[in-house]
Formats: sequence, C-alpha cells, structure tokens
Amino acid sequence: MERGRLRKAPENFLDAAGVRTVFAEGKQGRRDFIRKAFATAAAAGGAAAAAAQGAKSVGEGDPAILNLPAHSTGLGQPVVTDGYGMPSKYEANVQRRPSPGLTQTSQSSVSFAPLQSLFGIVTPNGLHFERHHQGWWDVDPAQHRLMLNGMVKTPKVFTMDELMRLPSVSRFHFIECGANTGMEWGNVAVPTVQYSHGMLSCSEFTGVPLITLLEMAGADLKGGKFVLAEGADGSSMTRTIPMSLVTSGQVLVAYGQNGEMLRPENGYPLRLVVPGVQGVSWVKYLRRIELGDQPWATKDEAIHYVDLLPDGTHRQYSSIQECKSVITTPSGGQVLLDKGFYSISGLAWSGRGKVRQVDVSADGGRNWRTARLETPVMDRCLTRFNIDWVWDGKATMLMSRATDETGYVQPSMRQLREVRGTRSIYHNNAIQTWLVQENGEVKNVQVS
Ligand SMILES: Nc1nc2c(c(=O)[nH]1)N[C@H]1C(S)=C(S)[C@@H](COP(=O)(O)O)O[C@H]1N2
Ligand SMILES: [Mo]
Repeated sequence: MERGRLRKAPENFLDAAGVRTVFAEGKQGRRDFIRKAFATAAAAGGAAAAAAQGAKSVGEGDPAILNLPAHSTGLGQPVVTDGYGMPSKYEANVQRRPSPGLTQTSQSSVSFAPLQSLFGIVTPNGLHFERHHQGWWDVDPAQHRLMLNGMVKTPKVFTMDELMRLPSVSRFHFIECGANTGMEWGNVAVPTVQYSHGMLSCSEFTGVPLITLLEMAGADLKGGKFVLAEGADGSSMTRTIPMSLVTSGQVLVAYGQNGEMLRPENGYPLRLVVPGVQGVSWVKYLRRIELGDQPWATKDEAIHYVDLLPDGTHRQYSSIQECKSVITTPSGGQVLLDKGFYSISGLAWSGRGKVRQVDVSADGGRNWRTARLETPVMDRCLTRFNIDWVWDGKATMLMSRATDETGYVQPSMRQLREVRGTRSIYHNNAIQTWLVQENGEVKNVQVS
C-alpha cells in the first residue's frame, strides 16, 4: 500500500492527532514515558521531530481555533425522529466486509467485523460479523415458536411473548466462528485483522437461561446428557450441546443484543448463546431444543467444524474456543507515519474463562512485556489490552500472547502445528504476528 492512500482515523489512527490524545489523557507515569519517547524522537530529527513539533504547536495554540466554523454559528439539525440513528458520515469506511480471498455463494456467506476500527470490547450491532449457511431472514416474532421436546415430561411450545415475560439475565460474551483465522493454516496471509480475526464479536446478550425452560417442561435432568438445538432457516442448523453447559445456567435462549432486539442477521428473534463455544453452536432463528442421552452427529457436526489430525483421524466436538489474542492496532494494512510513541492495543479472549494476562513482544518474540488489561475483565468475554511502545523506525515484528485463568498459554503457530498438523481449517488460536516494515507499512506474516 502506498502512503498516499492512507485510511482516516480511526482505521488509521497513527497520526499526530492520536498522539495528542494520549498526551491529554495519560497518567503521570505514562506521560513521562510518552514525553521521553517524544524527546528521543525529536532528537532523532527529521519527520519524527516534525511530528513532535506539530503536536506541541497544536496543544499550545493553533490560530485556526479562532475561526468559527459554520457549525458554531448556524442552526444545527433537528432531533432525529424519523428512523434509527446512524453513525457520522465520516465513519462510512467502518463496515463489515466479505473477505476478498474467500469464495462466497450468495447465501452461504460470511462478513467480517472491522476489528481495526473498534474500541473497548463491545461490537456495535451493525458491525457484528455474520455467518449464514443459507442466508438470513427477518422472521416475524409474532409467528415464531420455540419447541422443547425429547426427554421432557411435557413437550412445550413457547411464543416470543411467553419467553419474554420470564425472568431474564444479561451477560457479555464473545462469539467466534470456529473457522476464524482459518486461512492462516494454509499459510495464506490475509492482509488485515478484519479478515484474519474478524469472525469475532462481543455483545451483551439478554435472554432466559435454557435450564429454566427445560425445568418448565419437566426435563429428565439425570438421564438427559445433551441437547440438540435447531434453527428455523433453510440450513436447519442443528448442533449437539452438552448438558453440563446448560445445567450451570450458562446457555441462554436470547432475544436481546446490546440493549435491543437481535438483528435479523444475528438470528432475530431468538438465538442460542453458548458462552465459550464456537459460533456454529449459537443456533440462530432457534426453533427447537431436544433433550437426549447421546450426541446426534448431525451434518453440521460430523463434517463441518471438525479437525483433521496428523494421524488421519477427525477430531469432533472440539467446541471450546481456546485462549487467543490479536493486536488490532497497529495491524495489517495500517501505516506508521513516523517513528516515536504508539499505544499498541488489541483483544484477548478464552472459551474457558477470564483472560489472566497478555504479553506483547515488539521484537519478533525475543522479549515480552506484560500489557495493561482494561477493566472489566469478564468470563468468556473479549478483554481489551494495551501497552506503550516506541518505534525506532526499524523493521520489527509485533506479537501478543494471552494466558487464561486456567493457566493455558496461547501457542505459537509451530506449537499448534506440532499437535494439529497442517490439514486443519478450524480452531486456529495461534499467536498472530504483524511485521512493521521500515517504511511503516504493517503486514501479516507467519513466523514458525
Ligand atoms: N440457524 C442458523 N444458525 C447459525 C448459523 C446458520 O447459518 N443458521 N450459522 C452459525 C455459525 S457457523 C456461526 S459462526 C454463527 C454466526 O453468528 P452471527 O451470524 O450472528 O455472527 O451462527 C451460527 N448459527
Ligand atoms: Mo461458524
């Protein structure tokens, strides 16, 4: 990518304005660190000095502040009463996108969340990634029904009204498709973090614990070992889920996402939330739950989302998304305009609990420093990390490595391949490496 084609903030925050914000907000210790970074950069002269100068002069008085723009002197727009509120027109580049490298049929498709443009841990609903095996539907909630059958005393059919008057819970969780980062197995270095890790999103989900509904139906909680969840779209998505996740109250029959009803793309009006488990089990347009005593081995679990191991066997039902992290800024496709201070920021998550620690290397894995975790750090939820860094203008490699509360450490690609071989598509949680080139361009590379 050429420098002339830089994307605007926040997709490319790496300009003097980004640094000024850090100046204004940094804590004392960090501010000193940042000042020193600038002093070093200024001493080095050239473009870096100019950037530091620029930041200073703006902070101390830009005469442009005296010119009142039209929006300070005229009348603003009236309140937005005609429809759903929309983002600023200046944010039009922040979008879900299909991957340029993936073959898509019109209805079996995936769009990736723009992780490089997001702050904190919550994915706005209009930017939540999508994965449809048979296209999406805007299902009429008045017509939608949820059936409970199998090993229950009284099979039940719920309307949405009946479900929504039951006591609900709201919880923040990530959802990651088991195929996220799948291209990397084949050594395909997709250009940006949107395409390498964007089948990942995080929301506050609201719904009824599935166990509540099963109890209402008089479920056989001793004999029942698994539930089958079935979707109402053309793919009839069906997945087996172990009862241990259900009886602990974790699995939700959800209708809410970030304070409003689910979006049609994400399963409106009802989807299963299976915290820590790969996305495919989060059945959308949920219409049936069957309680049984053994896994069903349906089409969606016998041939999809299985892992071909080096000995030729298929690993099935490996559904927990293991601990993983990725640096979202700076990341592939972005450009570092000058040497000097940067705040490296990224996301970490684990399907087995909370993230305990994230370490970051700015020298290709030789040295690691522990990053700051932004609070709150929640169970099976995205955790935002960041760490200060001064780029000396030389080519280098950035990596992040997460550890979860079970003590599990995110593996390198080489460690993962030792166990999993080279024929996998799914469940790649390896350490991601971004190469910062001398000209500031950031590229996706694989190191062994
Ligand atoms: N009914 C139904 N449920 C489904 C799917 C589907 O195609 N149909 N796709 C699954 C897959 S593979 C994933 S990764 C997640 C994606 O959820 P999202 O589209 O809300 O991001 O939904 C899962 N649930
Ligand atoms: Mo998926």
